[in-house]
Amino acid sequence: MSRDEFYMNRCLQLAANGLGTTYPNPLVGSVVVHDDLIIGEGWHRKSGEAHAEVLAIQSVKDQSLLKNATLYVNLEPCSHFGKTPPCADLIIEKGIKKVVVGSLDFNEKVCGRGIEKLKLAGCEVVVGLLEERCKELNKRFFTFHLKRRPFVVLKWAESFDGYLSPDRFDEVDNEKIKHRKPYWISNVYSRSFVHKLRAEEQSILVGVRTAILDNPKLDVRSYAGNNPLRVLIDRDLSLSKDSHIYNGEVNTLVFCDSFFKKNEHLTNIEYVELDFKEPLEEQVLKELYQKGIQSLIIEGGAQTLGGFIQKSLWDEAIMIKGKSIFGKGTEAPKILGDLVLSFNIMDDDVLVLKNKSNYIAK
Ligand code: AOF
Ligand code: ZN
Repeated sequence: MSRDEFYMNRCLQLAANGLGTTYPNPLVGSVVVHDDLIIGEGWHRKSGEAHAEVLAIQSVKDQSLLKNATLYVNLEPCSHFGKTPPCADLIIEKGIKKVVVGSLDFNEKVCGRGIEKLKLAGCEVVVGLLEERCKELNKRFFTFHLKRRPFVVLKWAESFDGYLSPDRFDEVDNEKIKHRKPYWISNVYSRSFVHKLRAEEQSILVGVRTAILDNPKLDVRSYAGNNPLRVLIDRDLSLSKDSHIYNGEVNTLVFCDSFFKKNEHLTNIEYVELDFKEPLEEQVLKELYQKGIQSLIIEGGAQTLGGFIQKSLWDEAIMIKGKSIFGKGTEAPKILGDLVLSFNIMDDDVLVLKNKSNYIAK
């Protein structure tokens, strides 16, 4: 690793601290280097708060060193007035003569203008250091701005022999639900891993069958992080209002048909009508995009996951494979993707696949 790469790597480490808390802003880390020493560091924590470059510059004790320093940042410095003033202006004002950038900012308000501004002011700008890793880190932000839809993560747990659940109910029938025994595929450790995955995404979706059968809370409990927006597809609003999804503790979006009566008295619930005669997946992603949602994790069931797989409307799939054998049941989705990572959490295997045809970074 060269010195330059070492500093950019540090930016990426710092930026990753913001995972799950910077929405709708990207993950950004920055270091200021003088005489081959890091003299300042910063990372963006939350939308509305200072950008990474500002914090890195402010953290430099001897500000007179800035004139001979190089600033490293994984994302192009911003050029516009958003909730905060442009970072490019501050860099120019401080007399920093060299800036090393990981990747362009594809937010249409920036998109090369930050770099242009710096160059016009006489600053030397190097672009594209560890670019693929920088794109990978901001895969959600970039997918949202470039593809005009959220980054889609599919997640499920399957038994060793490939089933999502041991029983198969063709009809959702209250008697059966009452007698359905709880079962767990994943162990307690991989369950906290799932909560970490939830905390990283901005929204979480299930279909109504899963909502009825599993009564999930879809929140972040065994990990310290933010709750994603809960999203439910329930055409005829058949999910009982006593279900956890309607507990009012987390903002929840319910996609339904226009014909069905909505309960306007529930807290933190928003209804959005879809055209159920048309394909749903595109409509769901469009609505979420319009609400500024940059990522979505889909936790089931088989039908909902299958719909997004069939349309190739997914970017990443995370499969947890337990040790139990069910023999029969609801089959887990079959998916074609590139295996990019596999690891073990106690006895569970975790496989991470990328959909290369959609993926924003190589
Ligand atoms: C940077 N460094 O640390 C971040 C950047 O509303 P604002 O002022 O926070 O601006 C948000 C936009 O600024 C965001 O959409 C993205 O384009 C850029 N974020 N830029 O140079 C940072 N967080
Ligand atoms: Zn900025």
